[in-house]
Amino acid sequence: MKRVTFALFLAILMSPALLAQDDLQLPELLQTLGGKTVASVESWREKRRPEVLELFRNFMYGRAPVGRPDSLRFDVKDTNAEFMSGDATRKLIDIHFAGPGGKGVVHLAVFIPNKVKKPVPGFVLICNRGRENIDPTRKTKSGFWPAEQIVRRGYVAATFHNSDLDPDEHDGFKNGVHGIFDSKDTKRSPDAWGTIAAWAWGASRTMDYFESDPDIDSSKMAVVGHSRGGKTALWCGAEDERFALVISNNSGCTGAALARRKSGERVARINKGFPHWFCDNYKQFNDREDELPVDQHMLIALMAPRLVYVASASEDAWADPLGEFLACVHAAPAYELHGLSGMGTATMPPPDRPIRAGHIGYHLRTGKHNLTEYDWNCYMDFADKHWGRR
Ligand code: GTR
Repeated sequence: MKRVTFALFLAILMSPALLAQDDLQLPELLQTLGGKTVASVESWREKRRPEVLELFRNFMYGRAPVGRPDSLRFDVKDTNAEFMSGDATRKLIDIHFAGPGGKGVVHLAVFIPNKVKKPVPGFVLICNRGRENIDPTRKTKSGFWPAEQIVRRGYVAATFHNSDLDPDEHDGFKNGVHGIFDSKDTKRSPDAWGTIAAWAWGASRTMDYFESDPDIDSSKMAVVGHSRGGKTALWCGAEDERFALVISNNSGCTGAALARRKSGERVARINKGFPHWFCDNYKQFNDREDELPVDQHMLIALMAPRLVYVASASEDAWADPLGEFLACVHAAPAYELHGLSGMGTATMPPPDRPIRAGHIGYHLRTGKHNLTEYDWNCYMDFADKHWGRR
C-alpha cells in the first residue's frame, strides 16, 4: 500500500502538466506595468491591452512602419464561377502596394461557395510551404489547404504565399516589404519589424481586400497559419482586430508555446536559426526567458474577446504541445474579464479530443508537425459552433 502511494506521489510529481503549472512564474496578465490590477473591460482596452501589444512590438516581433498604405490597390484579375464542378467561384486578386523603396504584390486566391447565402465567412491561410499546396488551378490538391472541403462546408477558402511579402531568409532586410517601406536614411532600429511581422502585415492586406468584396463576410474571417505561419497568424490577430478568429497550428516557440517552459525549441535557438524572424531586441532574451516582460499567454490574450484556436500535434515536441496548451489556460482571464469563458478547463485533453465550448479552442492531434484535413475540420467545427452555422 505504502509502495503504491509513493508510486502515485512520484507519478504526480513527474507529471509534466502539474510540474509546469506549479513551476512557472508567468508575468501577470491582468496587472499593469505600474502594478495596478486590471478589473474591467475598459482598463483592459484602454491601458493593459495597448501596453501588452507594445511589449510584443518592442521585444519580439518588431514594429511595422506602415499600416494600410495609401498606394494599396486591388486588381481582380480573374473571376470564374465554374470551379469545383460549379460549386465555387474562384477570384484571383493581385494586391498592389508601393513605398519609398519600390513596389510589391500579393497574389491572393479566393474560392467562394456558390450555393450559400452571401456574404460568406471563411478562412485565409498564410502559406509557408511550397506553392503546390495552394494550387489555384486545383490540379494539385493538398491537405495543407483542402479548399474543396472548406467550400463544401460553406466557407470561403482564401490563401496567399508568405514569400510574396518577404523571402524566408536573412537578407539584411533588403528584400520584400522591408526594402519597400523601411527608411534608407536612418539606421535600422532594434524594434524594427522582422519577417514574421512582415508576413502578418501581408495577411492584414488580404483583410483590406475582404472588406471590399460584397461576397465575403469580413466580420467573420479567420486567419490561419502553420508553424512559422502560425506564429504569423497570432501576431496578425494581435495587431489586426478585424480578424474574428485566429488559428495557430503547431506554432511552437514564439508562437503559442510558453517561453518559460524552456521545452522544445528555445529563444536562443530560434534567434540563431532564424535571425530574421523577430526584432533585434528579442536576442537579449537568448537563454534568459525568465526576463522576458511577456510570455505567450499574453499574446493569446490579445485576441480577447475574439475567438482563438491553438492546435498541437502529439509527436511535435519541438513545438512543446503542453506549453501551447498552458498558454491557452493562462490567457483565459482576459476572456473572463469580458464575461466569456476561455477553454473552460486546465486539463490537457487526450489526443483527438478537441475543446471547443469556450472562446479559446484547442486540440492535440495524433501525429507529426503538420497541418492536415483533421485540423481543418476541427477549425470549421469551432467556427460552425461559434458562428451559429450548425
Ligand atoms: C522549424 C522552426 C520552428 C517552426 C518550423 C516550421 O525549423 O524551428 O520554429 O516554425 O520550422 O515553420 O515548420
